[in-house]
Amino acid sequence: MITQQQIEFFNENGYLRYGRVLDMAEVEALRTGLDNVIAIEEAGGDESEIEFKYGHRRGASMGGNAEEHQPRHIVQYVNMFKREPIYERLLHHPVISGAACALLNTPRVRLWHDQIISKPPEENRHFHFHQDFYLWPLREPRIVTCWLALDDATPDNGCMHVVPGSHRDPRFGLESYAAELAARAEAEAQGREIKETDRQKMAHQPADFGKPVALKAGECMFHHCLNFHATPANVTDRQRRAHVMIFMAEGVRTKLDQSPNHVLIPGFTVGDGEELVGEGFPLSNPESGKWKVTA
Ligand SMILES: O=C(O)CCC(=O)C(=O)O
Repeated sequence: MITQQQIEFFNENGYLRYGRVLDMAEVEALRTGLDNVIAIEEAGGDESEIEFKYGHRRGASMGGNAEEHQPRHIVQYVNMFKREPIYERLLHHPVISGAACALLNTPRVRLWHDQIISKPPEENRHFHFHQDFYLWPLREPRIVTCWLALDDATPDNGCMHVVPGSHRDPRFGLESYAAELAARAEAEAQGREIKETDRQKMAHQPADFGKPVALKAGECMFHHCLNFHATPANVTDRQRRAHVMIFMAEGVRTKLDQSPNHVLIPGFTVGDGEELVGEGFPLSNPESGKWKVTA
């Protein structure tokens, strides 16, 4: 399923272009599941979980300027696994789950969250270079993202771009992050300006500063949570939908002050510094055979 060479490539570079994991019938089934969720959101939205409204405009509930409202101007749909059974089954895909375990060197992985990120045709935003880890209220950077293309993804329609090796560059690691926070707090207290850090400079780089990872629909890539990555605007007339699954190594703990306003914190049933477990953060179980049900 995953070779030692692929694991070594990931450890060295912080990402891995894995390749095909789904056939087109499976991709179509995921697209249909997404369309179901879009229809619900267009009709006003599902209020049963706080994160369902996050990252996109809702239909009727948005009101406002009709011209500004583009029905398919989707950005993000969080926790698809709670909304459509096929996305729940996908968490247990043996190849995806097996690769995530191997890349994190852990016997089992648990979902942090999943999401659809869609760049609609022609009009869209650029995702600047960022490291996911610091956006999350989590303690250990033993987290990997599986980015699964639901449409062919190319540099023109906003495929992933990565900065190889940035996940192990000490300038971008946890110690330097803590030092930067402390320096910023001290400067603020003294009313001083501070110099832009190398980490902050990365956010100004154009996406093509990184290495493009083009994928066909049904193929996936993985990136480490400390790897700098970006996606450029979609300048084509094609959609670019991706499904993103973020897996934690077993044992990853919470760290609330790293991202105190994160949308998923209200769903935590454990305290600060405890292992993140609970219904909202399911273990992947590739042996359940659940994914085969769709095949
Ligand atoms: O899909 C995108 O455009 C951005 C995704 C991303 O930043 C991520 O998966 O961490």
